Amino acid sequence: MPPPHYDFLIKLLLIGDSGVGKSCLLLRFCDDAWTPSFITTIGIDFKIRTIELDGKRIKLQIWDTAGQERFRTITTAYYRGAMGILLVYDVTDERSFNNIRTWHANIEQHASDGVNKVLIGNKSDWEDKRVVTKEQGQALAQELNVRFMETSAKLNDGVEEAFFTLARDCKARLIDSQADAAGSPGGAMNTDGSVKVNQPVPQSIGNCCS
Ligand SMILES: Nc1nc2c(ncn2[C@@H]2O[C@H](COP(=O)(O)OP(=O)(O)OP(=O)(O)O)[C@@H](O)[C@H]2O)c(=O)[nH]1
Ligand SMILES: [Mg+2]
Repeated sequence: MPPPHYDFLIKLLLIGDSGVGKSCLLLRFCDDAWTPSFITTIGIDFKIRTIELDGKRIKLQIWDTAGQERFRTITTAYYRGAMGILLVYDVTDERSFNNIRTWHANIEQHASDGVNKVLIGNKSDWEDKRVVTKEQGQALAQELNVRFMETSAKLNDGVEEAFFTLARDCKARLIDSQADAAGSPGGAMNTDGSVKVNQPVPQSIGNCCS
């Protein structure tokens, strides 16, 4: 079998209320595209982008969940395999900000221990509709002990930074766990140096778009 064209495979997950802009962030990051129309995600979707970090090729498999309550059972099944999670709210929607604590509690309950997280306040371009200040975002991030960034999928502001920072955190953690696992049978490293990924993926519900 030919060797994979990447050194690491990192699985990221986007969660947050419906309409905060998760799919738009993914579309911007993976395809550098933007659409003002709102097409709510049905269940789960994913896109791929391979990036380079410190001379290593990192294949990012980014799962985009539906924010709507009716898909919660499906979307929660994807938490376990995520190495990094973007918790997204909308700076023009206070409810989406207040719900972050609930989303965070869901991570604590369903995701793997030590999963890397970043809190994202999206739609930072929409200043005249803003109701959540940057300081409020920072304070919540501090309380939850996660990183914080504001983004605009529309203007492509902060989007690269958000995904790259999370990917870098994940990579650093994986390298640490590789070092721990080296020598132990069933450790986290493949023979080619890439990271072994053993997430069981529900087969029947992915409407993949990559
Ligand atoms: N002004 C502005 N609007 C945005 C931005 N990002 C997304 N939107 C708009 O917000 C709406 C919802 O965006 P989506 O990305 O579909 O929201 P979502 O979080 O994926 O929603 P669900 O799939 O239902 O969970 C769309 O009309 C987007 O055009 C942004 O950065 N700025
Ligand atoms: Mg969506």
